[in-house]
Amino acid sequence: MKATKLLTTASIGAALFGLSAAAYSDEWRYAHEEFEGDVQDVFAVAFKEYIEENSDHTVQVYRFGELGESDDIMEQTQAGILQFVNQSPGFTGALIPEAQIFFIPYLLPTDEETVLEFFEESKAINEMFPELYAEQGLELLQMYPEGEMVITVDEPVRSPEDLRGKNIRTMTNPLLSETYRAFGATPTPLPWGEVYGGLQTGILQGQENPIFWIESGGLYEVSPHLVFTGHGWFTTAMMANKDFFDGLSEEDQELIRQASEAAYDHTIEHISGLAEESLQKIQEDSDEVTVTRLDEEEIEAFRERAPQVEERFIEMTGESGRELLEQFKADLEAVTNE
Ligand code: 6CS
Repeated sequence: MKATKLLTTASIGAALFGLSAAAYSDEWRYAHEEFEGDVQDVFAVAFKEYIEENSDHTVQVYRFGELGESDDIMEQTQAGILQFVNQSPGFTGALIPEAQIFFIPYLLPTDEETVLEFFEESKAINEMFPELYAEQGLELLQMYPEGEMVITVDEPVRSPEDLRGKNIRTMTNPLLSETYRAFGATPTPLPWGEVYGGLQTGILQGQENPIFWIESGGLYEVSPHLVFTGHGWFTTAMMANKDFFDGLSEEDQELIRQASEAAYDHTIEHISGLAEESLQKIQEDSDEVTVTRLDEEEIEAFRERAPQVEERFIEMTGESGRELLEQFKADLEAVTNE
């Protein structure tokens, strides 16, 4: 009797457990814009590992090209086909105009420590941006820097005049086109998949990206002259489909937040020293590569063109952009004055 009862209880328990295991072990799909071992992949893998070590859920990571271009993975996330996506403001700027703030040149400092502190502390990043993404059905989980932007060109350049007549590839947000127009070049917005070929065939004379990507994507092979202008950082963002996220238990929401925090910390450690290592690899691999670091006076010739881009940002985003910019500047001041 006792044994039967125990058995019955056990089977009910097992059935219940089975049911709950089925209900609570989901498989989530996560796509990003880069290749294996690149910064977004380091983030995604750390996120996946945290989730899988701390729950019964699994995460399937899709890299660049597996599900299409950056705009495709965003569409799939908004449609609920993917649960998570890492898309950079360089592309999201077409959907959320305020995300173009990262393309106002010389807004962020070049000093890595200050930039990291800014991302940690900023109210604009951590409180205002989540609201803007939510309006597009997205739960913003992290924004993080990948590296300082460097321009690569077909010959060394030192001034806006040197960029005249050059087709410089930009990511596909309108403000970045304004920046390169202000810098004297001819902006050419293109998705990532067309950049290497465009440089190789001479349709493009240059592009901008952080050094790890110039190394990993082999861009230096077809655009060998690296120019440090100090005008900005490549920033990216990781998010979830908001309906999916809102429908989760509080426990799962907390798990996801903690996983994205852990992935952020791990990724920030990863980028420390990465640009220097990547530059070394590039220089070991190619005799053609040159490195031009502009001096203060040369930088000033670019920096003095920033206000017109800032004005265009306000025109494109209205009151909400103005408020975001004010907060962004206040947050920057707070970390630079510490
Ligand atoms: O330039 C681009 O389009 C790409 N750059 C980086 C650093 N990551 C992904 C993005 O698609």
